[in-house]
Amino acid sequence: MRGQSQTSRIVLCSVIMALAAVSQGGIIETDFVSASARQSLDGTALGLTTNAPNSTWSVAAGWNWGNPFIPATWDPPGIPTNLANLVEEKTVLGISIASSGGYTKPAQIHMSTDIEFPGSRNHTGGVGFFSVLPARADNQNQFEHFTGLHINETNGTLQVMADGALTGSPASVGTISEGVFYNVGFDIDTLTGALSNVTFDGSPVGGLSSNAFTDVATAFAAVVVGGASRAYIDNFTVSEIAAPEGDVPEPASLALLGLAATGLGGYVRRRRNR
Ligand SMILES: [Ca+2]
Ligand SMILES: [Ca+2]
Repeated sequence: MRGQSQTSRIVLCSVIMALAAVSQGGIIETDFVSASARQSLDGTALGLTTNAPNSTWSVAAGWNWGNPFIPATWDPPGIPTNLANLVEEKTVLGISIASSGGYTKPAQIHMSTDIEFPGSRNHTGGVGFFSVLPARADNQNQFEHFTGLHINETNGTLQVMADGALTGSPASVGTISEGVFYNVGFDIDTLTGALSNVTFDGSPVGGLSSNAFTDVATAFAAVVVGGASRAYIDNFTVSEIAAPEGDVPEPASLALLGLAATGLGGYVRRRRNR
């Protein structure tokens, strides 16, 4: 009997885990832990990618010697470890989140990353998406086809960039200090293209709106750095926004639950009949 109830518990746990997987919202989750002393991010798969079908990083624009990498040791000295080091200007680091095979890209998405602009130069960068990644060339405009939040370290501002063009007015986020990682987060709805719930360092940022975050505009999740700029990126996540609590389960979930319960009942009956 003990073995049977244990087996039943395992089956039940499997059912619960399967249901959790249905509502699990992770698309890309990485804190950039390196497998080697200096792991190149070009073509690198993500160990913690949970859903993205093409789960390798692509490097675009930038200088050939400026490929982003993950330092596991202090390399060069002074660089913190286990983060994406966008080592030199005009670099794009992107990853496809478009629908592919059995995976369907969700319409409502939350993006979040920690970012620091090391050094004293005039740093700019962006956190967001590309419709297509830019060409990999030194003379490439790294913001071409970028739709996201443009960050200006010098002015302490965020501004919406839509398909490579700054739009609307910049919103002040206060002084952006050296040696500090700031979390940038926001929600998008790819059906309406709307941007909402922008936060910087955990505080809401008002005055930023857009209808540019369409499904086409958000094919690649990415970070990008401006001219003469460097950036450290950590805890990069792209996730499906879960339905509010209290919502009735979707018919598909209910059907799966029914199916699972039926299967569990059948399993227990088969065990008893032995
Ligand atoms: Ca990390
Ligand atoms: Ca700086």
